[in-house]
Amino acid sequence: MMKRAAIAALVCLSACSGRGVDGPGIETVRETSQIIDMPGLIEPPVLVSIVPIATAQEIPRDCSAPVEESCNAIDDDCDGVIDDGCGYGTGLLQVTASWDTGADIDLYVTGPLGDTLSFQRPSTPSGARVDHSGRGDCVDMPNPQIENIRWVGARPIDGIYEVEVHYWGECLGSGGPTLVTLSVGVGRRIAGQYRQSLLPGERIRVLRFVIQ
Ligand SMILES: [Ca+2]
Ligand SMILES: [Ca+2]
Repeated sequence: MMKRAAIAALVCLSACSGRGVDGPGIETVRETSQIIDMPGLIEPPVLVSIVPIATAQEIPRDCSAPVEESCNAIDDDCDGVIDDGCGYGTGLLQVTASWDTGADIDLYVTGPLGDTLSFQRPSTPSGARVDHSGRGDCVDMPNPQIENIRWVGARPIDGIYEVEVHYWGECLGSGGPTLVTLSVGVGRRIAGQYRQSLLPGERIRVLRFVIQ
């Protein structure tokens, strides 16, 4: 528990500096615009396929009437960026999870080389980082029911990615069966958005996707 709390603090120190509680960090905005808004700098990856497990429910994407963005792992305003303005960032690849209880849920993304990103390994030399790791009701923090992983500064490697969620534990007695929302953004396009129920202690691979 102590080790985990220390890791969470390090994640926040490295990614949350300069961030207000209600708005995006200055660094986040700068990094995002550098990568997304400079055509030709890095060729964005393209989604080849995305396959959820049978129990995952696809969330219909209705952009006929976009609404104001809220911090819920859904691109509510339909600009192709998940939760822009929430204090965590986007990039050439973004995977975001939110959940509906006070439990502590963790997001894991494993890339084509077999390396897994999570709160336990919050960054890689190739530019991937966990820039928000929510602790549910375990810690008083902004957006406690959000985990966000993004690729900045380098193009994510082509190949297969796997996305898992783990019910790490309950906090202050607030938990139980939890509904997790998962979204994947590839090159400023929403690749898919799903819901998956999660019981205490479960770790489920919710989806696989391929980019190139
Ligand atoms: Ca958005
Ligand atoms: Ca949102």
